[in-house]
Amino acid sequence: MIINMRIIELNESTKNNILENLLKRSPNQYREYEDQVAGIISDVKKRGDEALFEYSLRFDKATITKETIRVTEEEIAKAYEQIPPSTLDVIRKSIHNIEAYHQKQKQYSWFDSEPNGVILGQKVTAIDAVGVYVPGGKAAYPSSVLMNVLPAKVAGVRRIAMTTPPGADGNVNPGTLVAAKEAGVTEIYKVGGAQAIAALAYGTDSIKKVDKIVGPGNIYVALAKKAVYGNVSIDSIAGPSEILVIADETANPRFVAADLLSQAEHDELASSILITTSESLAKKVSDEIDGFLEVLNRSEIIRASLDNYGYILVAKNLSEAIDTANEIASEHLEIMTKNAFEVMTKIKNAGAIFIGEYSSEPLGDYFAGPNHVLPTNGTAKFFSPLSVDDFIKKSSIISYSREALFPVYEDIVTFAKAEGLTAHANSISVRFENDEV
Ligand code: HSO
Ligand code: ZN
Repeated sequence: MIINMRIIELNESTKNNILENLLKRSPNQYREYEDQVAGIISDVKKRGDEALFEYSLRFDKATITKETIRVTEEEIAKAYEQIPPSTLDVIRKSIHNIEAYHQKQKQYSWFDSEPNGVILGQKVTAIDAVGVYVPGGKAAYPSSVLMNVLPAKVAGVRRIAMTTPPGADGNVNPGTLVAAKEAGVTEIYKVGGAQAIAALAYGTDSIKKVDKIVGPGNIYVALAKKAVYGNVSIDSIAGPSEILVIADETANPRFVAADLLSQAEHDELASSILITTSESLAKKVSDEIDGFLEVLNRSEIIRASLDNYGYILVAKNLSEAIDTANEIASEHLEIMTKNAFEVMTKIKNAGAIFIGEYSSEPLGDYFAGPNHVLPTNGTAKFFSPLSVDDFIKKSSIISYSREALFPVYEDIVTFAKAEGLTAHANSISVRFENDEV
């Protein structure tokens, strides 16, 4: 079956239609589940483990008890036997690259001191306890386990608690377990959905509360994370995958087509967009897509997502292509043009930028080192990739000597009085009440 990927002339009106269509994919569009999610959360808050076990039976068809909720060393050992050695090998190579990249993101405390005894600074502290949610079933990606856990490890998080839904047989995905073990996770629980998020946020007998929850999940998980935000911190809410390719006549149409399809296979709501200055490339890419669809095994999902959110746009010139890419603010952006690095300098909004024809998107999903948890749904306009920063927090440091405070104390008193806060003023002036001024 031929998909006939839409080839559309890019102009103000087509652009606005596309931007509007893309927003339909936002998790913000699923408010109707909010009540149900709130019910699950308050039930777990009230009844703890009992509620967890009931929801696991109802939603995952799995019988979980106090004795079985925590994954054992034996289960992990069994998982190692279930995955091919080549998978373990690449997990280890990826860990090396991901750690090396995230090490560069580390922030350090700093202190500035002046001769009169003013010391100002910023103290960096890792978040103490983090919960990592890992989806089950078909969306259980070992690569995502690494991308969520390793930045926390590099930041120095003391406790990482992972939760993942069990199958009906009570087991969890072996790839998830091996990736978790390799990344250094020692606390894994068999529970999924909104109930897992509630347990991490409020704590139960079996699962101690954490300070921050990260990791992707279905709409129930996303809404539960939003609902517990404030009691704990969360990462951003990830929407469906996106890829946008900017290509000119020099691009290889087979590579462009393959890369568009790579994200289209994630799910029916994924979005794949090519913006090109070359009409002839547009046609060739469309043909290549048809060819690949014959041989790829998730072609049903790919067809649906291309049909919903796939576009080939022909732009008048490169600057129109770049402006539109900035407005869409895609999760992944590939640049396959002449002077690709120069084009990159004009990109303001994108989660990750892949430059040149050998930098295909899955290189970043699996291997290169940068995080693959990226802002989606246009949120690259104000959010960044998941990073070590997400697992630290800062405290301000202030220290003045008497000598440093004396020449400025009246200024502070004046400010406090201007706000009508005489106790503030007093706490400064009391220190100099015996002094001649
Ligand atoms: N591309 C996804 C991550 C992923 N891909 C995991 C394959 N496995 C994030 O948008
Ligand atoms: Zn992917």
